[in-house]
Amino acid sequence: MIVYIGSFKQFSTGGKRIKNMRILHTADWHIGQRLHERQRTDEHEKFLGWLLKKIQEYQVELLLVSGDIFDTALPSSESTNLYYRFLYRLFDETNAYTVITAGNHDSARHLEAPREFLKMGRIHVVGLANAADDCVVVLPPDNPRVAVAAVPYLSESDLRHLSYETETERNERYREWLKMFYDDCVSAMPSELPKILMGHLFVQDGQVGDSERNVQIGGATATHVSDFPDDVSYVALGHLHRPQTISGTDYPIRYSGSPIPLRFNETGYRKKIYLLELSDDGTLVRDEEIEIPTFKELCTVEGDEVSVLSDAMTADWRGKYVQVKLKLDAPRVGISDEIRKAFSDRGGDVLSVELELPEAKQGPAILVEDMKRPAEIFEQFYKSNYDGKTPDETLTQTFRELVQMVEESE
Ligand SMILES: [Mn+2]
Repeated sequence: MIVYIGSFKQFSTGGKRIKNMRILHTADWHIGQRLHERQRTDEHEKFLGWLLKKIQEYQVELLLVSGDIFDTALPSSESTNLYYRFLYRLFDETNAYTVITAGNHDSARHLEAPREFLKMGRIHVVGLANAADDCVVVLPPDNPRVAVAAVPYLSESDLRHLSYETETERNERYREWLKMFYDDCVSAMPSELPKILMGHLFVQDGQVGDSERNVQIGGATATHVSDFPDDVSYVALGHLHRPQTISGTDYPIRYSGSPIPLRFNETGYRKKIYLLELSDDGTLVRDEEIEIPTFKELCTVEGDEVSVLSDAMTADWRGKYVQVKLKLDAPRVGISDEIRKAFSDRGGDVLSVELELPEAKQGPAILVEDMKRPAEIFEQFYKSNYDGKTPDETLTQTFRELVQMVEESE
């Protein structure tokens, strides 16, 4: 085992450093996330293995992870194990420093509990931050070349409650607080060092996907591009799952996005990490995206029964998660199972079948006293709702069984 503590391996000659600093930016890992009850551990494990290789391949000296490390505040032992195994390999198999911040999904206290211990392994974790001083990390400690403001998710609920305040005023005060926080961070940094800011927040103009909707990202509480200070080289953000650079400043304000698609609607674009090279004077001499391989494909199949079944039978679905959106003229018993089987016969795993039925028309009122048997009422109801079609035998049989169950239970 090779251990380098406190300083990078020296690459320069004659004592004078000439090398720029290589940095990787990632965020929103959401370790422990489940998709329709399927565990994603395997995908996360593959991603972390791939990330470690990239760190070695590019001789990365600083890894930035901008929040939402875990999907839940109390991650399972399996998720925790995966995370710490990765951190150990970072320490053991690379020379990189790492800065990790808590996102809104993480428990800030839980994440930073081993803070002092991890620091021995060149890993800096910031969960809670009451002031800018809690966030500023200068690296390497004995020969500083970069200053990082490791700002975690700052919750609006941390703002002092003022009873006379309107919601708009409170939102404005939150925005002002974030702006001041970043200004304070820059003031707390040695002025001669290149400066990188981290954050887990929503910047106005960022594109929002479905999987972030459950958090407070409304436009009202959004940070504005103009809220970020001058004299910064890069802003490494987390929170939005689509990789994107927000324009409006002379340095990149960027979301790396999540490394794996967390929902079916996160599949129309490639997932990425960002590789930066920072010169001693704070210039970004390299700014590249690296596409993350797809470790598991998420597919959406849409159409009527015939087209969906033909898709199921003509393609190779091995190792893929499938979401089916099925258009039907009338409800049909057992159709979901039929579709699941068709895909699984070719290796696919159907996670959900959404049925899309024509809107039920208001049929003529049926006079119950005219009818003798519930089955007749059912048939008339069905005909009036589905263009005069008769329910098929399976559906009629199911209805009879249902009536029987109700009668027996009475
Ligand atoms: Mn997230």
